Amino acid sequence: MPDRHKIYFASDFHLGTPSFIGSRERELRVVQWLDTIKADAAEVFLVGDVFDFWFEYKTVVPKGYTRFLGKLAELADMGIKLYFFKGNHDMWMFDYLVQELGATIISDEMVIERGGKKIYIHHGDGLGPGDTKYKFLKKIFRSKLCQWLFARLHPNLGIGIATGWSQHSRAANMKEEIAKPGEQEWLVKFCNDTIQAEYYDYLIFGHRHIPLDIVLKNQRSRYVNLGEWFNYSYSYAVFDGVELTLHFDKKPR
Ligand SMILES: [Mn+2]
Repeated sequence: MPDRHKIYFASDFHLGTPSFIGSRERELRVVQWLDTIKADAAEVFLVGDVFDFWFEYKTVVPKGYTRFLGKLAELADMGIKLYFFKGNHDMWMFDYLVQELGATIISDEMVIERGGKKIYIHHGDGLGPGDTKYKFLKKIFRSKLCQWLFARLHPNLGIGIATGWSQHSRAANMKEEIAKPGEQEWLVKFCNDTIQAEYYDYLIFGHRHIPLDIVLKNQRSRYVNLGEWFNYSYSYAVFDGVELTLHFDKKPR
């Protein structure tokens, strides 16, 4: 029996953009990575924005991603537990991945305890101070009524509009992809506020597209941002049962 005890975390693959070819190259890189971790992974947490846009209709899902989904199915069939967090680009995951992969879909945060460590996980959107416009939009996007109405649009129209919006929103966020010092980095502030109320060893997020590993105010807890697989960092975190570490995927073989 292989010794599968590690927990892997990655986010922000943004599959589907910027083009079919560009996305396919990245998809292959993700698939190769999944192929290497399957030997020792017990659980894989995909912490949001795996897809640049995803919406599930009752009987239809977006085209594409067959290699990625196939590789995940292989991992799932080996007994590796998969978790998908809803990101701001792919919050419309319902039961397809649950049925196909036995995955667990997480809407907001999830707290786990592994190896005596307490770990808080969230995509990272809509937390901390400010960004009231997005927080408002998020409520609308997540409302049952809006999702029902969107599902009534023909996919050629609905997904067409949504893909345009998604690229626009990513382009707007990209300008922010430099870490700000100290608590001006809003997830650092959020983490420091959070650990005052409740202790966590690690707080893990995506969304920022910047790989970060920061010791928090209490000098013990760490804020880890998973970075992205879109432009440059190709980063992920591993918990080996004792310690959480941030890693960078090497160029594809
Ligand atoms: Mn995001």
